Amino acid sequence: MTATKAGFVALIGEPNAGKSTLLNRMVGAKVSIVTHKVQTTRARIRGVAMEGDSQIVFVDTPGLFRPRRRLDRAMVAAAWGGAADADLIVLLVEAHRGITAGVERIIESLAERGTAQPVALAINKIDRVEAKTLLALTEDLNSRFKFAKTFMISAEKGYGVDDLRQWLAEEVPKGPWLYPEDQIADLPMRMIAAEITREKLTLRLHQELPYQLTVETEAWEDRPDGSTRIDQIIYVARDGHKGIILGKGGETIKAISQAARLELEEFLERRVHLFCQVKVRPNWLEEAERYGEMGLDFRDGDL
Ligand SMILES: Nc1nc2c(ncn2[C@@H]2O[C@H](COP(=O)(O)OP(=O)(O)OP(=O)(O)O)[C@@H](O)[C@H]2O)c(=O)[nH]1
Ligand SMILES: [Mg+2]
Repeated sequence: MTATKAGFVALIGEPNAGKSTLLNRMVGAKVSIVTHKVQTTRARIRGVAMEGDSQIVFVDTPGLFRPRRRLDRAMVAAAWGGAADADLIVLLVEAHRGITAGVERIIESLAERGTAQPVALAINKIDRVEAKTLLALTEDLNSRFKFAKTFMISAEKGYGVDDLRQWLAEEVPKGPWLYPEDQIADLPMRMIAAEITREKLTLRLHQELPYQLTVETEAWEDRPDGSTRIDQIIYVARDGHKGIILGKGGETIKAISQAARLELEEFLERRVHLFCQVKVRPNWLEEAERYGEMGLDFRDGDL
């Protein structure tokens, strides 16, 4: 009998480093939303990957940055919490951006926190740079922190990802699997559905607006005809934001919910009727209930 292994691997890094892209690739399905904008992921999202006799539970975390608002503070706290609870940590650094002030701060924090777990370095987006710059970057980063191992990857193209997965499969502790073998995520469906809509909003809306809204799934009904009706509320802080999301003659919200619906149908493998309503709630960023729905701890945002 071969002994099984299982453990949690936290993916941390600056916003936009490619953490969610890597999680999705490791899991082989889109369980965490991805956009070209920073601060897309807001809470800890777990995805499960199997490698031989090992079960690796990847924990996608919000990007680490200097928080300003309550929501930002709660996000950063969730990210460090994800790292603290994990058996292993993978720090993602963008190859073409190198050692930014943000990366420096994360490395300092890792050292200050004295994390007991091994930390692997994954230099991501290597498809964007020439090979020769990678060596210098690897050396520089390794002179600043004692990484257990360095990987050069492209989460998007899949380069180097198998090596990383195999190494993690070796390193996770011996023990029984934590999830059924066929489970890929442990996020409630209503939250995945809300995240999909938030991704479409983020892709479509400009500047600050994506950071000023949240999406909640209000109702979910699996109908006898095999379709599903999903009702969602998009909370915004200002009247003007509602107008922008609705668009002229409701065009914008229509396009957004259409894109979200198509993805939901693919995910659920059934027909979906999606109804999105926009509600103005000037104070939603200070409401504990909203944080609970996002999977964040409201009190983490206390100053
Ligand atoms: N060229 C290239 N782009 C990548 C790679 N990995 C991720 N990206 C892109 O980088 C952007 C950010 O990716 P995400 O996975 O959302 O990054 P994240 O670290 O989860 O970001 P936050 O959730 O905001 O912290 C997206 O546009 C991705 O398509 C890569 O290996 N190469
Ligand atoms: Mg993300």
